[in-house]
Amino acid sequence: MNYDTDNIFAKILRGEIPATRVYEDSETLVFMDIMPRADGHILVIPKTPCRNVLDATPDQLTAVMKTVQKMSRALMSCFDADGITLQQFNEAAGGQEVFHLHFHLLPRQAGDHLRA
Ligand code: DGP
Repeated sequence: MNYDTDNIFAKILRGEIPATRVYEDSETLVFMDIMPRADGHILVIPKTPCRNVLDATPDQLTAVMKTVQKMSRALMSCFDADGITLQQFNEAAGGQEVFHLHFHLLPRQAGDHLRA
């Protein structure tokens, strides 16, 4: 599957555009979503090129999901959340706008609504 090295998250990974980075390890990077739909809305991405879930290797999925779990637990604590919503989109028809694999993590409070 083709990977566009000029996508916005590839530029963030290369440090070519700024992002509010909150965590990284050797395989993944986490930063704030620029259009947050909840307080604490973050994105988890692999550091290696990957278009989306359809394109991901088992190692990329493992690394990303380990970070998703770590960040979910941190958000529960830091935002005193009641739950976490995970969102992930694949290809334009599936709602994907940035073509580098990413998971949205959204802290939730009981009875709240996500912003548009
Ligand atoms: P989607 O591919 O549909 O999951 O949407 C991409 C998400 O990426 C959307 O929630 C907004 C976010 N986003 C787009 N451009 C930037 C950017 O330059 N910086 C950051 N931090 N987030 C971005």
